Order: sequence, then C-alpha cells, then structure tokens
Amino acid sequence: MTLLFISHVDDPKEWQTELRRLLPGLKMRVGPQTRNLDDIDLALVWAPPPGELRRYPNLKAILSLGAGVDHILKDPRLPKGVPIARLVDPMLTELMSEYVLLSVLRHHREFDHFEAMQRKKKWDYRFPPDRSKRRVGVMGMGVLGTDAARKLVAAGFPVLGWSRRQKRIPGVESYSGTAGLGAFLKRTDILVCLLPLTGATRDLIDAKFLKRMPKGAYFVNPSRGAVVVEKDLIGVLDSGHLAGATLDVFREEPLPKSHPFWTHPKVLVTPHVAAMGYPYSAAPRVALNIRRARAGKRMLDLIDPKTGY
Ligand code: NDP
Ligand code: OXD
Repeated sequence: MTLLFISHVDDPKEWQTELRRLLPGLKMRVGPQTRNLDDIDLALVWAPPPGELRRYPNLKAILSLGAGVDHILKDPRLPKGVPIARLVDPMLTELMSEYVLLSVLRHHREFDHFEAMQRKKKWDYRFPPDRSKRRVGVMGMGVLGTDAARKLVAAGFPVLGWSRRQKRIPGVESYSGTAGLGAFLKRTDILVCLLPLTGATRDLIDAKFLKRMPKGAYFVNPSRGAVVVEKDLIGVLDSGHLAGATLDVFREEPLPKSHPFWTHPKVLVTPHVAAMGYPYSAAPRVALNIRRARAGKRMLDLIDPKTGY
C-alpha cells in the first residue's frame, strides 16, 4: 500500500519526513506515476492533473493538501465514489485569521489611502476612525470564517456572519441563505469572503451584489477568485461605490501581467499567500486520516461532493 503525493507547491520531502515520524514505514511516491499503479491506495494532492486520479484502480481515498477542494473536484474524470477529505489545520487557520485581521485593520485605518498620499508627498490629516462603528461581515462561517470572526470580535469590531445554514457564535450577528443576504450586505462596511468555490458560489459576487453594500465599503477576498466577477469588481471600485479591495486569489493564477488589478489604485494584490498547511503542523491530522482510511473507517473532514465543500 502506497501513498501517492502530487503537488507543484508543497514539498514532498517535508511531508514524507513528517508523515513517517507519525506512520513509521509509510510508503510514499511522488506522482504522476507511470508504473505499479495498483500499489497506490491513497492520494495526498494539490491540483492533480485532470484524469490523473482515475489511473489508480485501487484508490480508496483522496486527501486534499488544501482546505479548499475545488482543485480536485474540477477534474471531470475524477473517480466516482472515492471519499475526499479536506485539510483542517490549526496553523493554516491561524495564518488565515492573521491575513484577515491585517487586511481589515489596513482598510479600517485607511493605510491604503496614506500609502497613496505618501507617494504624492501629501500630509493628508484624517481623524482616526472608531472600530466599534466599523461593521465587518464574514461570508462563509466554516473553520476559517468562524476563527476569523471570533478574532475580529475580540479586536472590538461589530461582526456579522453569513453562511448556508444559520449559526450561533457568541458576539456574531448571524445571517443565512439567500433570505439573509440582503440584510447582511446592507450592514457590512468591510466584507471578508471565506466561501469555498462551488457551483452555488461561482460568480456570486457581481456588480449587483457589491452594490448592496453601503457606499465606501471595502472587500477582502482570500477564498477563491472565481467567486468574484472581476470586471464587475473593477467597475464598482471605479464608480466609487467601493473604497478598496484586498485580493489574494484570482480567476487566473498567477495573475496575468496585463490584468488591471496589478495597477489599480484601490487594489492590493497578494499572490495566494493568505494561508497554507505546513507539514509540521498539518501532518498529524493527515496521518490520522491515512490510518482511518486504511482501517476502513470514515475519514474526518470529509467533503460532500454534492455541495462541493
Ligand atoms: P469550510 O468548509 O469549513 O466552510 C465553508 C463555509 O462556507 C461554511 O460556513 C458554509 O456554510 C459556507 N458556504 C458554503 N456554500 C455556501 C453558500 N452557497 N452560501 C452561503 N454559505 C456557504 O471551509 P474553510 O473555512 O476551511 O475554507 C474556506 C475556503 O477558504 C476554502 O474553500 C478555500 O477556498 C479558501 N482558502 C484559501 C486559502 C488561501 O491561502 N487564500 C487558504 C485556505 C483556504 P455552512 O456552515 O452552512 O455549511
Ligand atoms: C487552500 C489554499 O485551499 O491554500 O488551502 O488555497
């Protein structure tokens, strides 16, 4: 029994070292593989090439190297019925909340404006704003959204959350579904998107959606680029309805050199760095799932292929 590892961003050696400390004798091969395909029973992957996972006849579970699983589900030839577990990792969660707090505080304290003023050598005094009046709306109240929301509450912001199903999180005003979306957006001054990319969230954030927020609102997106209609976001920034955006993810990555986001005065671009699962932190949960899958038990953090997350 051999674990197949496929990723163009994660270090296979580090993963092998950490996993072998927990699972001595673990056999791991870096894919795509061309021989002994029958030996592969599990796959630990980030963005496997389309059709690749179908080549292993004895594959019984897929483990994602990311919290999102759209990089796996987008494969039209994905083998059917093979369970998929996503990555849940305390360090990844910590990193994401740090990214969210930093981005929210940067917009809240208008550092984007002061950075622009510095380039013009302009002393543009503005009264520091009161964070108890800046409402932050978090879309997607899963593992990452909930942690970020809790930390925003602890930092003193009024926080709203929006998810598919209604939540009860201390200090967070909760909204759910299409019925709750209008009221959520109307009350949101800084919108943080932590939704997964699924059939229901693709292209969700378009011009109409963004215009439901108050004029002067900000947008922070460390989830997935395809949740946003990028030309609509640019339109709403140009019209002055939105004051700024921090974007970590894009429809095409790396972001093409010709893309208007690179030079847009109201946009901060980061290269999909908000968070990641380092093996020294994430390996214990992955090892646990490897043990469970091999023992014929249900893995933890399973996704539902029907909802796509
Ligand atoms: P979870 O699966 O834990 O949470 C997803 C949340 O989104 C849930 O609250 C869910 O609602 C909500 N949701 C899903 N579909 C809808 C919908 N149609 N309408 C309303 N709410 C919806 O995911 P994580 O928090 O772990 O991760 C979120 C995403 O963050 C990942 O999918 C990935 O794309 C992105 N990510 C980005 C990284 C980066 O570096 N930029 C790093 C890691 C993750 P409910 O609770 O009701 O089910
Ligand atoms: C993830 C990511 O989904 O890094 O974990 O984008």
